[in-house]
Amino acid sequence: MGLFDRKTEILGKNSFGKPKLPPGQTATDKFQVLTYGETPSIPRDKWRFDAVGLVEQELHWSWEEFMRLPQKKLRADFHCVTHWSRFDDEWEGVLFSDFVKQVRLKPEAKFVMQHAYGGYTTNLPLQWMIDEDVILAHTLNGKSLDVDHGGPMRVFTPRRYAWKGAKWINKVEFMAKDKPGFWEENGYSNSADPWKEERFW
Ligand SMILES: Nc1nc2c(c(=O)[nH]1)N[C@H]1C(S)=C(S)[C@@H](COP(=O)(O)O)O[C@H]1N2
Ligand SMILES: [Mo]
Repeated sequence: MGLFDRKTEILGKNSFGKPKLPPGQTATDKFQVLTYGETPSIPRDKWRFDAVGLVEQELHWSWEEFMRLPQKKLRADFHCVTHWSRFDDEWEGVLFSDFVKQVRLKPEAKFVMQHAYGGYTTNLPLQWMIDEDVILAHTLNGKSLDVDHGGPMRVFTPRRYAWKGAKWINKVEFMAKDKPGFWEENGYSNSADPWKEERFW
């Protein structure tokens, strides 16, 4: 039995049936901060969120308005492409699948670009954004999300490496064609599946 199989045997499977620890990852209790560039400071009362691109009508939310969307909690693992994984955090916020029901999408809308305060972007197919555990999160383990980890609001994609979730999310753009975001343009994988070790193009 290889080391990966041995670890999988001990740690078991995650909520969607994949080995809890993906190949090439090491479990840690720490929560490192990985930010490219400046950390923007956006108080909740200044935070805005926009849905733009291939939508029948652009929509905008204030913090208060966004808090009226269905709020859910989920427990999930966080996998960073730099080989560490964190287990079993409780994330709270609005599931992307619930959020997107508010938006009247044009039929050509097939891809999503996340845009953050500060200019970070990352792209995913719409089909993967509506996975049941993609969340716009404002609370982590019962506390408001730290600004270093993307507070007041970030995206978290438990089935992808963590760069697929923009911290300080400010806007989602719906697109007909795929387009690489910041790290994707810089050589990181477009699909970012930790169980296939899709780290780089
Ligand atoms: N806006 C923004 N979002 C971002 C990043 C960033 O630099 N800016 N880094 C990404 C990367 S590479 C990772 S691994 C995770 C890190 O999240 P953390 O700092 O909470 O660990 O956020 C992702 N989202
Ligand atoms: Mo990262």
